[in-house]
Amino acid sequence: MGKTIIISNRLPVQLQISNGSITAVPSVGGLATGMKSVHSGGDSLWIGWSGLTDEEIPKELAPQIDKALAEHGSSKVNLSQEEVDGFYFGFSNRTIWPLFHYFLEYSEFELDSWNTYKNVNQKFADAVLASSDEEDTIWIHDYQLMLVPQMVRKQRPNIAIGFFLHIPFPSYEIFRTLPWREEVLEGLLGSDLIGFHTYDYERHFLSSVRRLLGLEVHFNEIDVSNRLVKVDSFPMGIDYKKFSTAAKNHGNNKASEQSDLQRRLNKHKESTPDAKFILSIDRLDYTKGIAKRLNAFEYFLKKYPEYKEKVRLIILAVPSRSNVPQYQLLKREVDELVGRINGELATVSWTPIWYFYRSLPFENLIDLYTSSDIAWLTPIRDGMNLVAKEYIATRTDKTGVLILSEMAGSANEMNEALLINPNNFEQISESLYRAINMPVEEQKERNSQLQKRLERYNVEKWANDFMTSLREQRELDAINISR
Ligand code: GDG
Repeated sequence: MGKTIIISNRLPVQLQISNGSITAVPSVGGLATGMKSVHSGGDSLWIGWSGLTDEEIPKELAPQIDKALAEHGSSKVNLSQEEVDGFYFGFSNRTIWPLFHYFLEYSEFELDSWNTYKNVNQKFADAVLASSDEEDTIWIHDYQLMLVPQMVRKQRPNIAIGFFLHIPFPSYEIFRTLPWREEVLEGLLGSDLIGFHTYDYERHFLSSVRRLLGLEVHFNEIDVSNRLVKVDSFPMGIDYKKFSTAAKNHGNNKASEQSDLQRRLNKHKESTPDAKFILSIDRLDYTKGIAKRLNAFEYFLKKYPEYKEKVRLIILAVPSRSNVPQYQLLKREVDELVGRINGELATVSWTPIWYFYRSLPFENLIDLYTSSDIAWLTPIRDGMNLVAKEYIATRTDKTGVLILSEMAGSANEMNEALLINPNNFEQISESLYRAINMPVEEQKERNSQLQKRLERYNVEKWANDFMTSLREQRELDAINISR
């Protein structure tokens, strides 16, 4: 068996340049953790962009960078600023991201950025071709690289190629508005296995393939000239142990070991023991419904004024893609809403919303998860939403209530949460009311079920299931071809 090659837009390490030397620090993100079981030992390689453009890399440091990355089993694709602008900020984040999240009015269809997307996808494919042979297994990730499967397939007809989409695949009616829809589908169909978070995304994809390419689909397999492409759903899990252990250790911390944030949270709990903390954590992205959530919070407080001073909303909005105009507008909107709602409703002893616009270290994330009585996640559209799963994993005493949007992929597996439609303020208010007043026994019952499932379907299982299915599919195809 050959080696495994993982390809994603970003590498699982971050480069840090200081005082003329370079260090590569492993990232802690979900994908990097999830792929640990696949990307370990000497027999795997991860190909991606380093996060630094050609212009940002001092020439004299280039060899050092390659060496530092190689130590982490990684190899970089070089991108210029212009390429990053067209491929990443352009086509990926101004065309595909909004379109696939049903924000049709935000999608820009520009030929130049499409061309850059194609060229950059070819660069990624070339990097794969340079490091692979037919025995290898290739796993390509996400919407930035949808053309890579076909580009690799052309040169390596028998190599095993898997593709996983981390965002929703939209319905045919939405997808067909994309001017380059056929090319995108054909790009993806270079794979042997295409994975989605949910059955619905899978169904939408199959419907587009059937209607736009006229290909035959048998249940979840597509007949592509001399190959069968399998399409399946693999709902991504979390590193359950990491979150539950961190929460357990956190609970055992002595006062002197606590973070400043935790001390502040404790102080507020002590001064208002009946008050509930409601938590929301997302990247600052229009798909996450942060502005709507703020409006819904105001609606709730106006409908149930007896909860003034009894609830506090903690919003952690992590900066993201801040050079795309829609994100700048959203930042302004959220800043203003927080200011207005706090201004209108605050009392001398109470600020309804605590707003953090930054990324916090992992320990603080655990502080927030473990201190919050309610997690309130109301994306307008979300491929999966791992925050919902992480919150539940940290509730070691099984208390806590999750209110989750039906539009998040994770809602499919989290029926014990209070599921809401993010546009229905009346329903959201009722859910908040219900969450605040939910008996502890009921909370524990719901969370036990959720925890059992999350512990079993963890991220390692997700990665292994995908790899097993990919290898099986390739073997089946090899038999079919030789017949
Ligand atoms: C995409 C899809 C899909 C957040 N704030 C901080 C922080 N985080 C971590 C969370 C979580 C991750 O970031 C966010 O994951 P999500 O799944 O919620 O959302 P996206 O970033 O939009 O991810 C999504 C996912 O891909 C996987 O396929 O679920 O639907 O959009 O792990 O813990 N981590 C730290 N500080 C923070 O301030 N350290």
